[in-house]
Amino acid sequence: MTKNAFIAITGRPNVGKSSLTNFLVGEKISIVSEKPQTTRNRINGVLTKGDTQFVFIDTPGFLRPKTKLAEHMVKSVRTSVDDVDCAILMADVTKKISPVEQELIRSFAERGTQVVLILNKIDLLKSKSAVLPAIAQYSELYDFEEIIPVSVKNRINTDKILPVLEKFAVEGEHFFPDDIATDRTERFLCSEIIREKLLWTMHDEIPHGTAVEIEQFSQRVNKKGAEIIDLGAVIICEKNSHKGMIIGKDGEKLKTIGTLARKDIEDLLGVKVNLQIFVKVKENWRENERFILENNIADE
Ligand SMILES: Nc1nc2c(ncn2[C@@H]2O[C@H](COP(=O)(O)OP(=O)(O)OP(=O)(O)O)[C@@H](O)[C@H]2O)c(=O)[nH]1
Ligand SMILES: [Mg+2]
Repeated sequence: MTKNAFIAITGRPNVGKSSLTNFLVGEKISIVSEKPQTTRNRINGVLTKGDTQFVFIDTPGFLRPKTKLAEHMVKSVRTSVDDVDCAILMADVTKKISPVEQELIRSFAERGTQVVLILNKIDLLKSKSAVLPAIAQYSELYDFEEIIPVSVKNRINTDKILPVLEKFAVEGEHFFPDDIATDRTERFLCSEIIREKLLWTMHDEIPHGTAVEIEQFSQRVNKKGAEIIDLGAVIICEKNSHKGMIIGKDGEKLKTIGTLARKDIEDLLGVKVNLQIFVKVKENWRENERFILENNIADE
């Protein structure tokens, strides 16, 4: 008898949803950065353990949308919680409950969703007991199935999560092959890795106004007989001045981004990669619905 557990991971930006997804799946499939609004699409992480297949749906941080892009990100969260066996509400234990958590809780209540609350970043608390007021405040808002304080980064209490989630599995055929960690394509993962390095190396708003497209992904055998992938990527940014900053003086910045990305992409694909990155300007693309959808920058 096989089982499935579809679990949406929700919460405000930057609380650690993608870090949790990667931890649960045991592979890095979702990009992580210290900047809020890193994740833009729903990303399925798949873990098959014994008879049970878990599908973790990493979602964009929930927020009041200010651009067309953000509207799609919010819609993506709503669709994700529609049909799951359980939702995780992840919160930063060091932050006060905000309207974002309240709104998510309202939508859980409307749907009667079973919710596990994960209070992350307990490593930042001065004492263990400091988690108690947060547990009390959240408990007043919803009848959570379970509340688990953790530090995903430092792996504190994280072994408690999967056994709790296992209880929500329901009988059924597995949805994905048992040996995959995500249903996202290698092309998508490569573009995300490049976007992650942009988030890591660029300041302020610039990376939020970027998107990455893969234009070439082709395999060949080099002169020495080794396999190599030629990967051509384009970073799309909003302004000419941003383009200059992404490229940097004498191309140094873009070189750093490329070197960091190539290393991760080679780890992902398991072969040598020849990565070429170009930078293009497309003004105001974050308000351009057609551009966002045609290029899969956010979900429909
Ligand atoms: N101190 C601390 N930092 C953490 C912990 N877990 C994750 N982080 C950091 O929090 C930041 C955000 O992590 P992400 O996993 O990208 O957060 P997210 O919720 O997916 O963010 P969005 O995609 O923007 O919604 C990163 O810098 C992580 O390294 C933790 O347990 N403790
Ligand atoms: Mg994320």
